[in-house]
Amino acid sequence: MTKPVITAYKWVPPFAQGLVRDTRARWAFEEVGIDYDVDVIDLPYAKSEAHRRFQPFGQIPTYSDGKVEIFESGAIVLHIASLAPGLLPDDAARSAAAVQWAIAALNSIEPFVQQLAVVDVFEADRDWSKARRPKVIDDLKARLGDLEAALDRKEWLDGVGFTAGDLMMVSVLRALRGTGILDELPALAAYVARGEARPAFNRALADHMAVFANAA
Ligand SMILES: N[C@@H](CCC(=O)N[C@@H](CS)C(=O)NCC(=O)O)C(=O)O
Repeated sequence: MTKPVITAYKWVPPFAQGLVRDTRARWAFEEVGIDYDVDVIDLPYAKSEAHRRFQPFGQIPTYSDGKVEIFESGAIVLHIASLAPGLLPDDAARSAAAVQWAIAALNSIEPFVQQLAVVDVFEADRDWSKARRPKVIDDLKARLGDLEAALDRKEWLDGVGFTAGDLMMVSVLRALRGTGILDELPALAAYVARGEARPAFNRALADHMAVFANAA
Protein backbone atom coordinates (compact mmCIF):
# COMPACT_ATOMS: atom_id res chain seq x y z
CA MET A 1 0.00 0.00 0.00
CA THR A 2 1.30 3.43 -0.96
CA LYS A 3 0.35 6.63 0.86
CA PRO A 4 -3.43 7.01 0.45
CA VAL A 5 -4.75 9.80 -1.76
CA ILE A 6 -8.27 11.21 -1.59
CA THR A 7 -9.96 13.71 -3.87
CA ALA A 8 -11.43 17.02 -2.73
CA TYR A 9 -12.73 20.14 -4.45
CA LYS A 10 -10.53 23.16 -5.05
CA TRP A 11 -13.44 25.45 -4.23
CA VAL A 12 -17.11 25.22 -3.25
CA PRO A 13 -19.62 27.97 -2.37
CA PRO A 14 -19.43 29.19 1.26
CA PHE A 15 -22.63 27.35 2.29
CA ALA A 16 -20.87 24.06 1.52
CA GLN A 17 -17.41 24.88 2.85
CA GLY A 18 -16.69 22.73 5.89
CA LEU A 19 -19.32 20.17 4.88
CA VAL A 20 -17.99 18.62 1.67
CA ARG A 21 -17.66 14.89 2.08
CA ASP A 22 -13.86 14.78 1.89
CA THR A 23 -14.13 16.00 5.52
CA ARG A 24 -15.36 12.51 6.46
CA ALA A 25 -12.30 10.78 5.01
CA ARG A 26 -9.95 13.42 6.44
CA TRP A 27 -11.50 13.00 9.89
CA ALA A 28 -11.13 9.21 9.71
CA PHE A 29 -7.45 9.52 8.73
CA GLU A 30 -6.86 11.89 11.64
CA GLU A 31 -8.61 9.62 14.15
CA VAL A 32 -6.49 6.58 13.23
CA GLY A 33 -3.28 8.55 12.64
CA ILE A 34 -2.64 7.70 8.98
CA ASP A 35 -0.94 10.27 6.78
CA TYR A 36 -2.60 10.99 3.43
CA ASP A 37 -2.43 13.19 0.34
CA VAL A 38 -5.21 15.13 -1.31
CA ASP A 39 -5.73 15.44 -5.04
CA VAL A 40 -7.53 18.76 -5.36
CA ILE A 41 -9.80 18.86 -8.42
CA ASP A 42 -12.46 21.14 -9.87
CA LEU A 43 -16.03 20.28 -10.85
CA PRO A 44 -15.34 20.01 -14.62
CA TYR A 45 -12.60 17.47 -13.89
CA ALA A 46 -14.94 15.58 -11.53
CA LYS A 47 -17.29 15.17 -14.48
CA SER A 48 -14.53 14.02 -16.86
CA GLU A 49 -14.15 10.48 -18.17
CA ALA A 50 -10.82 10.23 -16.35
CA HIS A 51 -12.41 10.86 -12.94
CA ARG A 52 -15.55 8.86 -13.69
CA ARG A 53 -13.36 5.78 -14.04
CA PHE A 54 -12.88 6.11 -10.25
CA GLN A 55 -16.23 7.71 -9.38
CA PRO A 56 -18.96 6.82 -11.89
CA PHE A 57 -21.20 9.66 -10.70
CA GLY A 58 -18.57 12.35 -11.18
CA GLN A 59 -18.30 13.23 -7.49
CA ILE A 60 -15.79 13.37 -4.65
CA PRO A 61 -14.42 11.87 -2.43
CA THR A 62 -12.48 8.98 -3.90
CA TYR A 63 -9.74 6.98 -2.15
CA SER A 64 -6.72 5.28 -3.69
CA ASP A 65 -3.66 3.64 -2.12
CA GLY A 66 -2.20 1.83 -5.11
CA LYS A 67 -4.11 -1.30 -4.21
CA VAL A 68 -7.57 -0.22 -3.07
CA GLU A 69 -9.50 2.26 -5.24
CA ILE A 70 -12.95 3.14 -3.93
CA PHE A 71 -15.58 5.85 -3.83
CA GLU A 72 -18.51 6.57 -1.43
CA SER A 73 -17.57 8.40 1.74
CA GLY A 74 -19.07 5.62 3.88
CA ALA A 75 -17.00 2.91 2.19
CA ILE A 76 -13.92 5.12 2.43
CA VAL A 77 -14.36 5.83 6.15
CA LEU A 78 -14.97 2.15 6.93
CA HIS A 79 -11.93 1.16 4.88
CA ILE A 80 -9.72 3.69 6.66
CA ALA A 81 -11.16 2.43 9.96
CA SER A 82 -10.07 -1.09 9.03
CA LEU A 83 -6.44 -0.01 8.52
CA ALA A 84 -5.55 0.99 12.09
CA PRO A 85 -7.11 0.99 15.55
CA GLY A 86 -9.31 3.87 16.66
CA LEU A 87 -12.63 3.70 14.85
CA LEU A 88 -13.64 0.02 14.76
CA PRO A 89 -13.44 -1.66 18.17
CA ASP A 90 -11.73 -5.06 18.51
CA ASP A 91 -14.87 -6.45 20.09
CA ALA A 92 -16.87 -8.05 17.24
CA ALA A 93 -20.27 -6.94 18.54
CA ARG A 94 -19.17 -3.32 18.98
CA SER A 95 -17.46 -3.32 15.60
CA ALA A 96 -20.65 -4.59 13.90
CA ALA A 97 -22.65 -1.93 15.76
CA ALA A 98 -20.22 0.77 14.55
CA VAL A 99 -20.78 -0.32 10.93
CA GLN A 100 -24.52 -0.42 11.59
CA TRP A 101 -24.51 3.19 12.85
CA ALA A 102 -22.37 4.38 9.93
CA ILE A 103 -24.90 2.89 7.52
CA ALA A 104 -27.81 4.24 9.55
CA ALA A 105 -26.27 7.70 9.23
CA LEU A 106 -26.05 7.38 5.45
CA ASN A 107 -29.24 5.47 4.78
CA SER A 108 -31.70 6.34 7.55
CA ILE A 109 -30.71 9.92 8.43
CA GLU A 110 -28.89 11.57 5.50
CA PRO A 111 -31.79 11.24 2.99
CA PHE A 112 -34.00 13.25 5.38
CA VAL A 113 -31.28 15.87 5.92
CA GLN A 114 -30.75 16.15 2.17
CA GLN A 115 -34.43 16.79 1.52
CA LEU A 116 -34.11 19.97 3.56
CA ALA A 117 -31.10 21.06 1.50
CA VAL A 118 -33.12 20.40 -1.66
CA VAL A 119 -36.03 22.66 -0.67
CA ASP A 120 -33.88 25.31 1.07
CA VAL A 121 -30.89 25.48 -1.27
CA PHE A 122 -30.75 23.37 -4.41
CA GLU A 123 -34.37 23.87 -5.53
CA ALA A 124 -35.29 26.83 -3.34
CA ASP A 125 -36.53 28.76 -6.38
CA ARG A 126 -39.06 26.08 -7.42
CA ASP A 127 -42.74 26.50 -6.54
CA TRP A 128 -42.99 23.02 -5.07
CA SER A 129 -40.20 23.63 -2.56
CA LYS A 130 -42.32 26.08 -0.54
CA ALA A 131 -45.29 23.69 -0.56
CA ARG A 132 -43.21 20.68 0.36
CA ARG A 133 -41.03 22.26 3.09
CA PRO A 134 -43.40 21.72 6.10
CA LYS A 135 -43.59 17.97 5.38
CA VAL A 136 -39.82 17.78 4.93
CA ILE A 137 -39.38 19.44 8.33
CA ASP A 138 -41.93 17.14 10.00
CA ASP A 139 -40.32 13.99 8.59
CA LEU A 140 -36.82 15.17 9.49
CA LYS A 141 -37.79 16.11 13.05
CA ALA A 142 -39.51 12.74 13.54
CA ARG A 143 -36.41 10.89 12.35
CA LEU A 144 -34.09 13.00 14.48
CA GLY A 145 -36.34 12.52 17.50
CA ASP A 146 -35.99 8.76 17.07
CA LEU A 147 -32.23 9.15 16.83
CA GLU A 148 -32.10 11.31 19.96
CA ALA A 149 -34.13 8.67 21.81
CA ALA A 150 -31.68 5.97 20.66
CA LEU A 151 -28.72 8.07 21.79
CA ASP A 152 -30.54 8.40 25.13
CA ARG A 153 -28.11 10.05 27.53
CA LYS A 154 -25.06 8.30 26.14
CA GLU A 155 -21.95 10.17 25.09
CA TRP A 156 -21.57 8.12 21.90
CA LEU A 157 -24.01 5.85 20.08
CA ASP A 158 -22.72 2.52 21.39
CA GLY A 159 -22.53 3.73 24.97
CA VAL A 160 -18.86 2.80 25.27
CA GLY A 161 -16.72 4.96 23.04
CA PHE A 162 -16.40 6.97 19.82
CA THR A 163 -16.53 4.81 16.65
CA ALA A 164 -16.80 5.13 12.87
CA GLY A 165 -20.56 5.14 13.45
CA ASP A 166 -20.31 8.39 15.42
CA LEU A 167 -17.91 9.90 12.89
CA MET A 168 -20.44 9.32 10.14
CA MET A 169 -23.49 10.32 12.20
CA VAL A 170 -21.93 13.58 13.36
CA SER A 171 -20.76 14.29 9.79
CA VAL A 172 -24.30 13.85 8.48
CA LEU A 173 -25.89 15.95 11.24
CA ARG A 174 -23.38 18.77 10.72
CA ALA A 175 -25.12 19.52 7.42
CA LEU A 176 -27.99 20.94 9.53
CA ARG A 177 -25.82 23.87 10.60
CA GLY A 178 -27.67 27.15 10.34
CA THR A 179 -31.10 25.51 10.01
CA GLY A 180 -32.06 25.70 13.72
CA ILE A 181 -33.43 22.14 13.48
CA LEU A 182 -31.24 20.87 16.32
CA ASP A 183 -32.34 23.69 18.66
CA GLU A 184 -35.28 21.55 19.78
CA LEU A 185 -33.07 18.46 20.14
CA PRO A 186 -30.48 19.54 22.73
CA ALA A 187 -29.06 16.06 23.35
CA LEU A 188 -28.42 15.62 19.64
CA ALA A 189 -26.97 19.14 19.37
CA ALA A 190 -24.62 18.35 22.27
CA TYR A 191 -23.64 15.07 20.56
CA VAL A 192 -22.68 16.96 17.38
CA ALA A 193 -20.75 19.51 19.45
CA ARG A 194 -18.85 16.65 21.18
CA GLY A 195 -17.88 15.24 17.79
CA GLU A 196 -16.81 18.66 16.52
CA ALA A 197 -14.71 19.21 19.65
CA ARG A 198 -12.48 16.23 18.89
CA PRO A 199 -8.92 17.27 18.00
CA ALA A 200 -8.92 14.90 15.00
CA PHE A 201 -12.03 16.59 13.62
CA ASN A 202 -10.49 20.03 14.05
CA ARG A 203 -7.30 19.04 12.22
CA ALA A 204 -9.40 17.59 9.39
CA LEU A 205 -11.62 20.66 9.15
CA ALA A 206 -8.65 23.05 9.17
CA ASP A 207 -6.97 21.14 6.32
CA HIS A 208 -10.24 21.05 4.37
CA MET A 209 -10.79 24.82 4.80
CA ALA A 210 -7.16 25.63 3.94
CA VAL A 211 -7.78 24.42 0.39
CA PHE A 212 -10.40 27.14 -0.16
CA ALA A 213 -8.19 29.79 1.41
CA ASN A 214 -5.40 28.81 -1.00
CA ALA A 215 -7.80 28.97 -3.95
CA ALA A 216 -8.93 32.52 -3.06
N1 LIG B 1 -22.89 9.21 -1.68
C1 LIG B 1 -21.71 9.93 -2.06
C2 LIG B 1 -22.10 11.35 -2.37
C3 LIG B 1 -20.92 12.12 -2.91
C4 LIG B 1 -21.30 13.58 -3.15
O1 LIG B 1 -22.49 13.96 -3.13
N2 LIG B 1 -20.26 14.40 -3.36
C5 LIG B 1 -20.49 15.80 -3.61
C6 LIG B 1 -19.56 16.64 -2.75
S1 LIG B 1 -20.00 16.45 -1.03
C7 LIG B 1 -20.18 16.11 -5.06
O2 LIG B 1 -19.15 15.73 -5.58
N3 LIG B 1 -21.10 16.85 -5.70
C8 LIG B 1 -20.98 17.27 -7.05
C9 LIG B 1 -22.01 16.64 -7.94
O3 LIG B 1 -22.76 15.77 -7.49
O4 LIG B 1 -22.06 17.02 -9.11
C10 LIG B 1 -20.66 9.85 -0.93
O5 LIG B 1 -21.06 9.79 0.23
O6 LIG B 1 -19.44 9.85 -1.23
